[in-house]
Amino acid sequence: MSASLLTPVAVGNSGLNNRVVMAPMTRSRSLQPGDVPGPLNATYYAQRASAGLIITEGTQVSPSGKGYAFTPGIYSPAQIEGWKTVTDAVHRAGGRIAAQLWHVGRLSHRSLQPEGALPLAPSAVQAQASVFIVDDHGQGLMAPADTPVAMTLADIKAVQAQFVEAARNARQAGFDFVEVHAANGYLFDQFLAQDVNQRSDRYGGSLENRARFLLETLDALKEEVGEDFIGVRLSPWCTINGMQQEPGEAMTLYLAEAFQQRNLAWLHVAEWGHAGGQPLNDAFRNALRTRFRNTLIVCGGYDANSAEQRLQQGTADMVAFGRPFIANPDLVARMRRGTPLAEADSATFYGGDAKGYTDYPTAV
Ligand code: 8OZ
Repeated sequence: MSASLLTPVAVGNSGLNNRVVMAPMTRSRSLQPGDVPGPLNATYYAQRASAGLIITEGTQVSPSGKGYAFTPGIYSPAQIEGWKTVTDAVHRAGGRIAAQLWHVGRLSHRSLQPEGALPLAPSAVQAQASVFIVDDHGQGLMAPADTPVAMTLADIKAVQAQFVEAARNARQAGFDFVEVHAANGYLFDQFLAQDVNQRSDRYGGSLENRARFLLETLDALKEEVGEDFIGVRLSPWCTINGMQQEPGEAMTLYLAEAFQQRNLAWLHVAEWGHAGGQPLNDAFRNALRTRFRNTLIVCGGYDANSAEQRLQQGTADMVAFGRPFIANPDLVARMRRGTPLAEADSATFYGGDAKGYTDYPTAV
């Protein structure tokens, strides 16, 4: 089974061993203080290096890009050193790894922000969503996202510069690629969404204006690290994190065409149909395929069989798996052999130590 899922694929200017992607997953286990990746994270990712491509958990490009306690960053020298140990371990194990560059925008809380500032967003519109903070006793808890402040043009330029610097840091830390997180209601997604983005300048209003912040950032990244190094993640019809079904078809297809014009390495589509969101229909999948001809990755509730069908349909080139990779570090070998999959324990998804992180055994 999984005839094509387990065949090699060319992405950007790299050859990957198979079409199985380890999806980006927040696990909130960076070293404190400083949100620094460490040896535990290196072990976790190296255990999963038989994936054709690993995409890391979101890593904030700056202190203001943080929206949850204990997520790692990629802006300080210590973080770059920490990520080096991760990429080295993955490369030694024969894998390839992308850093997912992340800014949460309004999905944050003043207790996580530099000097207790309010989070940044396209407009001062609060998300109906919760974020993970730490109380005065170091105990984690969920809290409503704060009402953000609208970004000035200087803020927009500053965040774009943070992404460029983060991409440079990623290259320095030995990553094979970066993925820009423009999905799931975070900063770029907030600019795309008509209800969240209420700006009246060139970054708000029309579809083209709402897309401008993302596309300008990608142009700046391309100049810095080259298009072969860059993927982007989108989540059409996303309804998590305070989103209301945006970006829809018109925006997603417009962006797909813009990504192809820039010859970016991949477009990664987070689907929410498996979790109560609107499923993508075949007409949309075909339209996306026509517009984006480099590597298309899909993610969301797939198993080996449904992934194989999607590849056969021709509307994806790779399929990303999230939860299955948590409890099955050897997911690729299990798919090859048809070995049953272990179930992940949701109590240890976020925060904590090796338990539920690096202690899931391989099948053989
Ligand atoms: C779960 C918990 C915290 C963050 C996403 C980065 O939804 C996330 C995330 C997921 O893309």
